[in-house]
Amino acid sequence: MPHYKLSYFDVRARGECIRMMFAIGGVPLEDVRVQLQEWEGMVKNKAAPFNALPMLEVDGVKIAQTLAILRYIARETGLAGPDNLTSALADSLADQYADFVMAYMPWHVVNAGFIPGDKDALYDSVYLPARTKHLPFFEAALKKSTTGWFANTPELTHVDVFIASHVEWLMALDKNADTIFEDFPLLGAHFKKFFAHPKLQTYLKERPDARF
Ligand SMILES: N[C@@H](CCC(=O)N[C@@H](CS)C(=O)NCC(=O)O)C(=O)O
Repeated sequence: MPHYKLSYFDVRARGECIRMMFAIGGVPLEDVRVQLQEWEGMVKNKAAPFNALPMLEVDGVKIAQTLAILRYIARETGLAGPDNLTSALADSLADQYADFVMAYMPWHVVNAGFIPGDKDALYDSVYLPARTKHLPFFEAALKKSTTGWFANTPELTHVDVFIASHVEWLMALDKNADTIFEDFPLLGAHFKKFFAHPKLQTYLKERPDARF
């Protein structure tokens, strides 16, 4: 088995889906938490392919982009769906959720204190419209599923890991997090099902606390 090393910041955010995918797949991972000072040095040295994290090193080969990493590990562990069409369906939902993240990012960076700005104004003008546009897509996908997993598979696939971990991130950011599942109950049921997955329980007990 190759040596897998993940570099990401000391938060859950984008990196958590990768950590969870490894845990569910039962594959050992070196989980490196990069501090901001170290990151400055890594940027100077062009240590990450696109000067961004997460980055997975597979026996020293560097892979960037969260979803590329996630799909790779899903394929390696047999959790990318039973056939190419199902994988494509899973991919399309995960990519759509990534579009949602990009849509609300101008609010997130202010809300998290990374840059100055009026977080409440951005909550109303950026985040809520993005949520109203995007979350119904995922609720509709779950309505079509007979298994409770996004790609209607008997076992979860990478899209379930991606969306549930990102919803957890969102719950940590949204000042009205409790209203999310009121409006999107199937997303709430999916979240509960995912976090109850037997292969995730040891990881959840042992993972470090994080602001988001
Ligand atoms: N689409 C990329 C986005 C990567 C990204 O924006 N990473 C952020 C952290 S979540 C980053 O590295 N920021 C540091 C910087 O830009 O200096 C992915 O999903 O991997």
